[in-house]
Amino acid sequence: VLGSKRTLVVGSGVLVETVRDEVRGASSSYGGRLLDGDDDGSGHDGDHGADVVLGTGAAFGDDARAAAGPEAKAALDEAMAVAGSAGDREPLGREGFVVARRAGVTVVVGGDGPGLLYGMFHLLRFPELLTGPGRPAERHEPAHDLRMLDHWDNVAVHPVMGQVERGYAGGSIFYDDGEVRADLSRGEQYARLLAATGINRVAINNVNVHAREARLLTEDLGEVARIAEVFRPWSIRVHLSVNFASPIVLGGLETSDPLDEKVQAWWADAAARVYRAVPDFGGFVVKADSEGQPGPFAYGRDHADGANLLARALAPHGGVVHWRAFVYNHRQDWRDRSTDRARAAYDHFAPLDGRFEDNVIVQVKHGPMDFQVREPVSPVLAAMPRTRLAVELQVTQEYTGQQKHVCYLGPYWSEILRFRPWGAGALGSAGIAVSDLARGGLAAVSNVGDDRFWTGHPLAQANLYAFGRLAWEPELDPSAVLDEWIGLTFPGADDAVRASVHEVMDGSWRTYENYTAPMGVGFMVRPGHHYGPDVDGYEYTAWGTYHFADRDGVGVDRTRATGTGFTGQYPAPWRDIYESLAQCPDELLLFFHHVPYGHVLHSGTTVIQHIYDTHFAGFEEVERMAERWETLKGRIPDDVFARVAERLDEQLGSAREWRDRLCTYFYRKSGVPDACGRTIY
Ligand code: BDP
Repeated sequence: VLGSKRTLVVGSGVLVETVRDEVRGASSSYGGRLLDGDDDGSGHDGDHGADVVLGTGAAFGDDARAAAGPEAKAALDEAMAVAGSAGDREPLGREGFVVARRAGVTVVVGGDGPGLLYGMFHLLRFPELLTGPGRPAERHEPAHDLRMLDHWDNVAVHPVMGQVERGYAGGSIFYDDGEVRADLSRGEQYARLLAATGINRVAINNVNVHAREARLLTEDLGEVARIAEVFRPWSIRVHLSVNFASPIVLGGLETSDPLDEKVQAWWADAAARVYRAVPDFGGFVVKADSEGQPGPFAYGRDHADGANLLARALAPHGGVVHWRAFVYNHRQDWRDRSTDRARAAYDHFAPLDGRFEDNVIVQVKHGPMDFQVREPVSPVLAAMPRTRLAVELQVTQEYTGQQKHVCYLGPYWSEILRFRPWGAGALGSAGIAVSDLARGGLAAVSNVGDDRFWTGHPLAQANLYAFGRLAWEPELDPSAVLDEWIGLTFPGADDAVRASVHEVMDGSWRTYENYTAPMGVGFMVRPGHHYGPDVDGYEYTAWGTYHFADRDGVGVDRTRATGTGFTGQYPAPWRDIYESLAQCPDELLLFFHHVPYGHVLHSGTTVIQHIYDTHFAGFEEVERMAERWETLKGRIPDDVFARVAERLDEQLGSAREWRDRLCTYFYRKSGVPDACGRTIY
């Protein structure tokens, strides 16, 4: 719709130019007109001025107002008023924007270039703002300043993990076989796509920093600068994952002890060099003392010492450190029932609250274990009021079907972000939500690769979109976000088509949960690649991911009374709710308790029968998804139809395998037959 209008763009700077280019491109395709630049510089042409006026607040002087034409005055005045301060309200921030429509003219005022860019995308998302009668001005500002995607891309192909660790969408859009791609045009399209969702930070390499990737910080800075150039016109700043042992690996020092002066000087110098090459560089991401990555423990230092070392090097340049809280012992003795991986992040980090520099962001995985299809919210998020925390989500579907299965994660993330960790308000609508506690914003592992549909499974794009939208506005209804995505992805589709796509996707996370690991117990996946069922795959290993099923029962006892005491990491009321068998929510029961198969859930059914029922139901839901998808043949682009149909076939086979293996395993362990008499082997 925007492309068919007469649009005036006012203001200057890189991002305003981006907006101008977008409008110019859209106008040439859809018959509209960009009113400045391509004529005499005045928008006012004969009797009518602009239909749409886009500009940064500071740019609306007399000339711009004259160019916009007299019809724009009412909308412009209103938008400027709403953008300004009033009472307690601050003036619009750089990334914010206001949209107003009066007298047939739509005006977007951006706080600055970024806000204008986001305002333009807002018009593409809601074309109804460009037509019809006037409507009250809307003011939009992001809930979080840092909305970040982390790429687990390797520069060199890793012998086990490949080009992209946990990537399910082909190769990397940045790297190919050991080098930064000469042609970054795919990256340019990607930057545009991310900006349209509201993402403003991208970490461009894997948190497991191998030797080749480490060099991005030093020798390859020119290449990093090339990537940063691609993102700059879209208001996205680039970050690097760095290896804590860089002073040794890259600098030839004998130590990377954070308290050693030579080490401190090395990092200060490294940071200065990065900023000389990339003046708007975002900062470092660090995985330390985790799954084999080096860290401060080697020198008897803690994670505050480690994080502050890098923070001090970055501070003079305005950079931040995302220091990950995903620290646990991955070589534990599985026979020792007192060690609990779920406790680890809190045990390591909560005592350090208050010790981190201001530019440290402790990045916390949303669950205490590891991106499982169902986990309680990590207690770390409620335990560090004096630390900037970021919530880390996994958009790449490592444990949720690897982009072979439809699994729309918006509803899950929404539950996490809205969760209220403490106080009486925790169970009602009042109280502080996790999203408000995340003063360091949101970060997520990207699901994008060089696949022609970007995400392998075309419907997995919705997860990327939903992450950006929820990072901007966590209170959005994930089902409405899904509809936005469907509308943008299938333009011109009729209501029935949209409804069918919605139907296939909206409940797909719960469907996936139904046929995989039950009631929060997690894992049960094939070791290594993590696709498909293997109930005991990790049971007798060092990774700390156990279900403890035996002939009598299943689940992990994490209570204070008889288990690992993990429930004690939560504030009230959750510490008591999770501790109590009577109160613990069914969907998390096996995360917190070891129970007999005959234990009766709140739903009225037994644990064993629940396992049977959900697994049969989950499989049948996938059958219905596949049938519904078939009805779209010929009504959406053929290539999208075919790719999804092929993946639904795979999903159906995989869901059957999950159902049969899980049901058989628990039937043989427990000896309890299915009350519905279905075939279990
Ligand atoms: C695990 C992944 C592994 C990552 C790790 C992490 O299996 O590939 O390196 O998370 O987040 O879930 O560091």
